[in-house]
Amino acid sequence: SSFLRQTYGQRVQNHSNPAAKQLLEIMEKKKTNLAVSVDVTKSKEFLAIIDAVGPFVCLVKTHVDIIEDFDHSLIQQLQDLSVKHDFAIFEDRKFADIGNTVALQYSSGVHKIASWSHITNAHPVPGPSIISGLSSVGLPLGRGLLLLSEMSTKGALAVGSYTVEAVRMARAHRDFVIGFIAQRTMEGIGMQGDDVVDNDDFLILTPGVGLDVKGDAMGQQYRTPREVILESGCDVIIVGRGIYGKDPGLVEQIRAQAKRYMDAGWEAYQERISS
Ligand code: BMP
Repeated sequence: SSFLRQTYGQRVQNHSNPAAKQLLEIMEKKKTNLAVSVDVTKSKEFLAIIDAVGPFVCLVKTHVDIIEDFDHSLIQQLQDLSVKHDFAIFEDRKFADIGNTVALQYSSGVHKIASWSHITNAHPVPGPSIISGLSSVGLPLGRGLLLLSEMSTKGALAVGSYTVEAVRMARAHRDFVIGFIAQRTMEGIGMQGDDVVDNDDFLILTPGVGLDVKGDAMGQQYRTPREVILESGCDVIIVGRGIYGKDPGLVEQIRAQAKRYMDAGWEAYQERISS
């Protein structure tokens, strides 16, 4: 696609959704396409990791429902860090229910995700009504949605026509759906012609990224930043354990790993836009 050779900064104008614009602006300004996934269960560790990786990331991805000592002051501190370091927040909630239920899960409950998360995501499995449900809450707040059109795990069922239909669903809700959690571009999954029109500059955020190992013991599969950004044409690398490793207490080590992934992601991007 023609977007592969545009800079993140040039692509801001392809978007009307405020969350998409914000993310691309941060990527251009901070020169990073790295998102860190902070999958730890204690508030103190969660905040320490985010403060350590903050300078190196465009986006922080959360699973707020795994935090054991959650309360709303944590959200305030997360928001303060997002202002301090200039990154967007993505709650990886993976909504998957009927429109009415997801609208309640997104706006209400303990976490009130829509009130603080710039971006969230959903499985397309219920059909277009999941987008209308989430959009009724998120669009007035300027939020953006990613659809999970593929997954990184071994044996994932999100392949073939499922992935193609997910892209078609997104195209019908261009104001709220800003892109995909996926492993490759639309062309990469074999879509062409009418299915890939020029103004469809969807963002592709890609988990399953690691430099040192190929997977974990539970079906996760890793590819390198170069494979993801340069060879597969994705826009953002999402890295979790590759950065905070087995000891989330080692701040200097975490900072060094974040820098390492940021550099690898940016180098692959620069090679892509100049190819
Ligand atoms: P890690 O880099 O530690 O394997 O973490 C990957 C993160 O991305 C996890 O938070 C997981 O929930 C998420 N994820 C994924 O790994 N594969 C997908 O296809 C979709 C995801 O959201």
